[in-house]
This record gives sequence, structure tokens and C-alpha cells, in this order.
Amino acid sequence: MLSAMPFPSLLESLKGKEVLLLTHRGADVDAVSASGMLYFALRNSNACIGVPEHINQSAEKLASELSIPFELNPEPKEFNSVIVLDLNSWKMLGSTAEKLKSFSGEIFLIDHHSPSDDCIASKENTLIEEKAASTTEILFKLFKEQGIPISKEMAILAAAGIITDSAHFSYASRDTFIIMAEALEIAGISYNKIVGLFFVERDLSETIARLKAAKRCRIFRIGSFVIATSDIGAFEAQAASSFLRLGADVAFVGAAEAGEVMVSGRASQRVLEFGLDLVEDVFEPLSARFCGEGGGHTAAAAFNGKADSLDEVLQECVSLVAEKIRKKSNEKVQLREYR
Ligand SMILES: [Mn+2]
Repeated sequence: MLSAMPFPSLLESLKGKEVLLLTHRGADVDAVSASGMLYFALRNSNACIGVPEHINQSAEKLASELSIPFELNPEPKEFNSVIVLDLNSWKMLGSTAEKLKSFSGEIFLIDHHSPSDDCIASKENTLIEEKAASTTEILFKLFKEQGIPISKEMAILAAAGIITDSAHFSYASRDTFIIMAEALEIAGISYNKIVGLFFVERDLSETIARLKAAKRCRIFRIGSFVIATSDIGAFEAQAASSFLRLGADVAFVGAAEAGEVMVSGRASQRVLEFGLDLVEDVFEPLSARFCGEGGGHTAAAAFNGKADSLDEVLQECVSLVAEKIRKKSNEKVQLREYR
């Protein structure tokens, strides 16, 4: 979805204004790279990057390597305009959401997640391209279309966002590869050098979380697809990704605390090609039942809601996948669990 946008003149109209480039909480490499690209493009204005709550380690390393300043928990009211990057639901702003809700200036939004119902910016000020591998891919294209010069740093950032959000090109379109090639050309450094700018050794606590999730794994099969579920107190997304590498087609890993549940989902290329969409088929229906909010991408999504037991939520995730697979299969397929 590419909206008819005011974006051709966006940078022009922001000249001389105080602009906040706002990422999602726990900003990742793509969020920081997209903000960095705009930060460099707006260099002669007063642009500032704001990160709600915390920044992830890879993103922090990249920001430091490229000398990109950022501020934690920014105050939108100190700015004339806000550009929201790499998110499109209030929940992803964490504690900054309330501050932005009372912001009276103009808000723009550029993102590649599935659109949600709770719009942060007006339709004219929103640019969502779900097919883009990363927000930096959208910006790179936008800059080219508008004749905005792309510097070496901006190209490195475009590439970094693409590499991480496409999971090293597992989720990449033809456009992604074209943009990546152009970005590498301008960047003038190798692919490996770019990866080195944000690579951090995996934390021991993450390794333990992944292995614990594996220990508690439940395995289901429907037709030729394998679904894995587990629970863990941290690194849910990373644990879910591990299950895909072990061979699962769909993985749901959740955490629960004081009635609040959070589930991270991942889906393989094979099950996506079959027609499963984690947002539409699983996390959106889940939102109604467990009063929460789900969003993300077709292959990588998350849900936050309320439930007495995490098992109940994970079970519902499995049932929703099974339902979709049954609908699309001609033969009768049964859901079974391996114990
Ligand atoms: Mn992203």
C-alpha cells in the first residue's frame, strides 16, 4: 500500500523546523538506520532522534559507529513536527505514546509493518509499504525518487536496515536486492564490513533463554506442517526464530506476567507460500479474544494481551493456524501433538 503522499515535499517543508525522528521502543537496527538516514538528509535542520524506553544492542553499536546521536524517552512537545519510523501502532511507542497523543504539531509516519487500525498519523501523512523488507528500503527509494542525494553513511544505513529486517535476505523481494546493490555501490564498503558495524556477540542470557525454550517446547503437526510452541521469560522472538531454524514451519513463544501475556510468532517461507499470514490469521483474531493487540509482518509478528494462562493463548495460536491450513487444504487434515 503506497499512499498518495505529501512526501515529495516532506524534507522541503521541514527545513528550519525542529523535527523529532521517533522510533519504536526497543529500537532495532532498521528503526535507528531509518532515523539516521533522515537525520543525515535533514542535517541542516534541527532534527533529533528519539527512542522510547530502550535501544537494542546492535542498534546502539551502529549508532555509535556512525556517530548518530539519539535521545531516550524524548518529549514530542519540544518539537514542531514528528516523523514516526518503523512502527504504526501506538503500543509500539510504549511510554512515549501518551506524550505523542497530546502533541499538537504535524505527525508523519513511514513504515513497513502491516497497517493497524489505530492510526498515528493522518492518511495523507502516512506511507506504509508492507512489501518493503525494511523501513530503510522505503526511504532509499523515496530519496532516489525525490533526487535527495544519498551519502555514503545513508547508503550504509539503508543496507544495514535491509540486512537485519530481511533476516539476511530470507524475506527479500527483487526490489530489495536491487536497492541493496545500489546501496553497496554508494557505501563503498563490503557487505561484511557493514554487518560488522552492528554485530554484537550473543548474550549468554539469550543463549540460555533459547535453550530453555527448546526444553519446554511442545510440537504439533497439521498436514505436512510442524508448529512449535514454548514459554520463556525473555527473548521470545529469538527463541521462536530458533525453532524455525530447527525445522518448524510455525513457532509461537510466549511470556506471561501478572495477567499480561506476550507472544512472538515466526513462520517459514513454506507456510507463507501456502497462504498463512501471522498477522491476519493468528494475531488479529487473537486480539478480540484476549483483549490485546497484535501486529508485525506476515512472517514475524507479536501479540500483547490479557489472559489467566499463557497455555490457553498458545493453544489458540495453534488452533488458528490449524484452522487456516484446513481451510486451504483439500483433504481432511488433523491436528496432532507429539509427546
Ligand atoms: Mn523494520
